[in-house]
Amino acid sequence: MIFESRTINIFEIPYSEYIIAPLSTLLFAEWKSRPAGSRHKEVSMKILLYNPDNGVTRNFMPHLWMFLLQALTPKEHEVVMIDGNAKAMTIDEIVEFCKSENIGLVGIGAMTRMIARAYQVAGALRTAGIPVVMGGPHVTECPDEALGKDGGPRYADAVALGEADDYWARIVEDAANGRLQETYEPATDEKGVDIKPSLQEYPHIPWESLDLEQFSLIPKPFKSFMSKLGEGWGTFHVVPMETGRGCPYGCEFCTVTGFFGDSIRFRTNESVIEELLRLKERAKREKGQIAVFFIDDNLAINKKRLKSLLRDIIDAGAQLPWVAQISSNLLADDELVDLIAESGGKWIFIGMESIDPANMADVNKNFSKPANYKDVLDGLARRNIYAITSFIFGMDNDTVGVGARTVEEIESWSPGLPVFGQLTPFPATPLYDRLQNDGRLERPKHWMDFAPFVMAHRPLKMTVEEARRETISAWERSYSPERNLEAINMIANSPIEVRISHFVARLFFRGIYFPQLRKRDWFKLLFDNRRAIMTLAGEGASTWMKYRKRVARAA
Ligand code: B12
Ligand code: SF4
Repeated sequence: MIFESRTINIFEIPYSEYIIAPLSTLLFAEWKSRPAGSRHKEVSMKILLYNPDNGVTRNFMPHLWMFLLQALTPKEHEVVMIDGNAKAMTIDEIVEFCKSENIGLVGIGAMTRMIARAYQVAGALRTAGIPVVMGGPHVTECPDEALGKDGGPRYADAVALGEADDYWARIVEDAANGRLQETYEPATDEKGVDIKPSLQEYPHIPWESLDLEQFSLIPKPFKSFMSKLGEGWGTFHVVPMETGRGCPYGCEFCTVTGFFGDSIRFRTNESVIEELLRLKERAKREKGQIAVFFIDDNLAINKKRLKSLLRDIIDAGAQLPWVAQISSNLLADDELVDLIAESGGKWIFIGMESIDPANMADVNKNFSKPANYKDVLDGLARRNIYAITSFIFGMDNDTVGVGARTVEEIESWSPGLPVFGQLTPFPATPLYDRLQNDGRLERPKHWMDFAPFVMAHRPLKMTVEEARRETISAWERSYSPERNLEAINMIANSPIEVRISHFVARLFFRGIYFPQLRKRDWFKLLFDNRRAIMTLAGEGASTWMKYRKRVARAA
């Protein structure tokens, strides 16, 4: 979906489209679900859940935390959700909106990458006298920063630490009664360890009725035409869904093991399948497409359980196209990969990090073996499943040329969607502590002045500037029009829809690091890639004609 990145006037915001319509759908569905006698019940507080924009891309998918907390909000309160990535609003507009809508509590969630923006919004709301609670990984790791207890300004009235599922309702009640506490955190057991929410009783997120228009990836002008294609492409949504939480691997740079803990918790297969079936029904009703992003950090962390889930999905006919994150070591299993394909798996995100085993050992990730990457990708591609492969530059053993070496290696594998980042010390990770102890952190609070591709610490065998150049050149080479054409030609034997989806995904992925927010950026991109587009359009047209003839013959 293409959005314009202009500053908007508060009166121009299409509230009816982005806020009022979803809200009224939500409220009506909720009102209908109440017993008749209780329908007069008054709303006691209006809550805004806000996700800050990342300033680079528009959202391809809503953030799960907002929908989860909305589902866990006591019914007498009303929830409005605004995702800054889907609808850009200035800080003044947000404050104005909260005042005019009489918002009694604003909940803001953010990862480290978006925290500076989150603080700006939170600070302005607080100044305007609107109570703010902040949650998510960053404030869990740096609560004093959000509360102004580290010498800096205060941004939030309250912080929610760790997983908030079990205590969000308490925050809401406290705010409604004017007694918001400063810190909320999960209850602890007798050893002082956080009691993690069990996912066995999972809340009902009403995906079937939520207005997801703002997240459709099909531009409006094409909607009518696209809804007539195949089973219908009038809308295309990527919906986040979790089947479990936690990862025990403890890679040095990762916050997941610290945040979610190393004990893994799963939803029941029935609950996942019930949610999938509702989404499938919605896609059919809308003549659109829904893909699911299983946001578990490592979907195959328990292979026996994943195989059982995938078999149940297949048996229940609950297949939707899906994407998930799985580490490469768990994918060398033909039975699992067959089940992934049969259950709808299309793209697998693999944190490959480096092609150098010494780097993998340095970050405690040598369970993932670069020597096996080619086999894993080829195995997936044989089933028309493609990989999103993530690499990190600026690791301790990286030297100048690492970008070109990595891309050359990638180009010898079945084509995927490579993404390139830099080793980043997120707060409260073992990596952060190591670099701090070694005196290597150059910008210890790098999140307060985010600079694209500029590392926050000194790599050992190259400079910060060299690491920046390596990263940019790897992106440029991997998503050049020539490489895009080569990639779709490498999968010439795959069905046309697989090749088109691969190509379209390439155009969107390029946008992760090279902003493509304006219409003219997209026109230029399409023009530059005209050879690939013509190739696919020609094949697509002939496949379409054959399909029409078959349908006519059958009639
Ligand atoms: C999905 C996902 C993404 C999506 C985000 C889009 C989307 N719409 O979701 C994509 C793939 C784009 C993405 C990108 C990145 N991601 Co990411 N991502 C995730 C992932 C896998 C799942 C997030 C999720 O939904 N979790 C499930 C929900 C239920 O958990 P939650 O969000 O933490 O919410 C709970 C609590 O935190 C709390 N909570 C959260 N918000 C709020 C707000 C309030 C008010 C309250 C009360 C409570 C609360 O309550 C919730 C329920 O318990 C997490 C890992 C993980 N398992 O969480 C990484 C994670 C969040 N990502 C991470 C990172 C680093 C990134 C990138 C920076 C990577 C990179 N180098 O490019 C980029 C940033 C992109 C950008 N420019 O915005 C890190 C963040 C670490 C940190 N300290 O910030 C994580 C934790 C993974 C990791 N390996 O460490 N990511
Ligand atoms: S396998 Fe992935 S989620 Fe688990 S600790 Fe390593 S990087 Fe984090």
